Amino acid sequence: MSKGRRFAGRVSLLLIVAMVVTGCGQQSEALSGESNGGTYKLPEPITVVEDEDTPKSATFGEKKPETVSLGGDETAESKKAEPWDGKTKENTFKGDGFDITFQLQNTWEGGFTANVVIENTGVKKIRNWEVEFSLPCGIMSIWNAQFSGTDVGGYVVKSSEDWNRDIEVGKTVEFGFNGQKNFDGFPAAYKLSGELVDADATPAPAATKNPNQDDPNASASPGAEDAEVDPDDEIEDAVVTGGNQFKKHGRLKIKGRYIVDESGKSFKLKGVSTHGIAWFPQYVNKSAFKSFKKWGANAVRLACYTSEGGEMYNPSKDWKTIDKGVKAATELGMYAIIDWHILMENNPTMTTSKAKKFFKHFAKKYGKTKNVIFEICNEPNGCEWKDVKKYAKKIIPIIRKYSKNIIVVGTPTWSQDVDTAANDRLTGKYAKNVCYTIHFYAATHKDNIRDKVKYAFKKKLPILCTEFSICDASGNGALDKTSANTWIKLFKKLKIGFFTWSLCNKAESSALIKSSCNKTGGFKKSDLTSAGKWFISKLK
Ligand code: IDC
Repeated sequence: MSKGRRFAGRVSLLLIVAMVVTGCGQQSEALSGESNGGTYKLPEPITVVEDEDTPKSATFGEKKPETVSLGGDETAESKKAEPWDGKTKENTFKGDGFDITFQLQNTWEGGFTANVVIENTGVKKIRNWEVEFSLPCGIMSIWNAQFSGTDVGGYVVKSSEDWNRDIEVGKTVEFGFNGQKNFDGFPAAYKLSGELVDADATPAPAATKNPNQDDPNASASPGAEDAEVDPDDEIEDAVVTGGNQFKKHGRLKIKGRYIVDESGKSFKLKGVSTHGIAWFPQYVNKSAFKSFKKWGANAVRLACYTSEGGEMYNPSKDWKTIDKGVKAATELGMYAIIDWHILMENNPTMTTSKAKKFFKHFAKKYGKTKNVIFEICNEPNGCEWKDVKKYAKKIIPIIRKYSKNIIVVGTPTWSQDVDTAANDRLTGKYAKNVCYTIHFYAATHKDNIRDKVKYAFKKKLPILCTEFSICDASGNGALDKTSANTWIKLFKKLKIGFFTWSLCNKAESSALIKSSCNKTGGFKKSDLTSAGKWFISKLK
């Protein structure tokens, strides 16, 4: 995102606040909004303010855009949700000049996936949109937009990508997210802000096309200009053949930006991640791992969700499942990642005391088992890199007391911000044999995230992809093999290892095993989903 855009967004919010306080605006008119499931009316002033600080002719020709609260409900963020009838999948809010449709795409025990479509029904293009809405639950991951703030029971979400910052007249943009509790109601109200630009104004500099088509112009992250990267000539690739990988390659370590084997040659981890071991412990077994080894995998990742309650984190069960997984991997000569799978605990520091116990236990137990790797926080989100570093500095010394093995550190924004880590990595005793993780879901994360990898690689950050899938960030939805192939090609070029999500038969497109297959091991190719078949084709 350019500085100008960030600045414009901030100005818009400040103006909204100022208007509420002073009650002044240069233009105002009554506005109402209505949702197809609800009964409320929203008599609200629409306020149009000349924004002195918005970017001028360079971006918009001679036209100077206005910063506008496009209306809706000023209290949208904290309005109580309407109770859900358990059936309705879609709810439309009608604003003045825009419609917002909330589509419920998937629900499961403890969460849901939603897609939000904003339609411009007005006469001017809306630029740098920002939407506020009520939703009484945490959001786990968001795609095609970003959070710009939260309030009790609500969210402020804004355009995050150059390709979706403009909503042309009569057109839509959309974003999606995962909620982290049972869905129990549609947002009761929305407020939309943005700049109104004459429909015939000079288009925004970037392509207004969804990169779901893998648009080569769509990238906008730091380092996009440095996209061409080459691995070091001096690093030789280890020849990875079948059999007991661990016996041949020994303890892995970090050398510069690479993971290398005992002989100092670059070694590419290629593995499967379990789903949450609390939910699918039955797949943590030697026969299941062996099937993937036969297809070319040399590692597994044991994902231990950290949320307590219900069926989730329960040390007395999960620790035994991890023991079983490490034993199975060791017997097969595979590497094993023990993953502290933070997700709903978005900031890893929320888990520090539990994580200390967890890693003390497993580092003590497996610290000298040379095929074990420790991943200390799956996906920090909604927190800052400084929080992750603070947490890492508490956990790394605990592991180091017992082990020299590789430690993987998560990065902000669901382990996408390797660029941030590259600019401010751990140093000194905290840095030894430490690498950083990138996660991607190919149908959601494209060139802009790949550019972060290229940037971080150029800055010599050691990177390991401990989780990815070829569907969207919900773990479901359509597969995007084009984007996934581009990712794997990049990883192969940069010698970055990768682990796919997930070894289970859940009815979601990221699952590797067909939901109709009840086997928990001894898999044949015909037991695999399309994601599973695609994945094993990338292992050779
Ligand atoms: C998803 C699972 C899904 C589960 C959900 C909530 O696929 O079955 O209901 O978690 O726990 C991640 C996370 C990973 C998510 C996955 C897909 O690391 O736990 O798994 N995802 O949403 N990051 C980005 C996507």
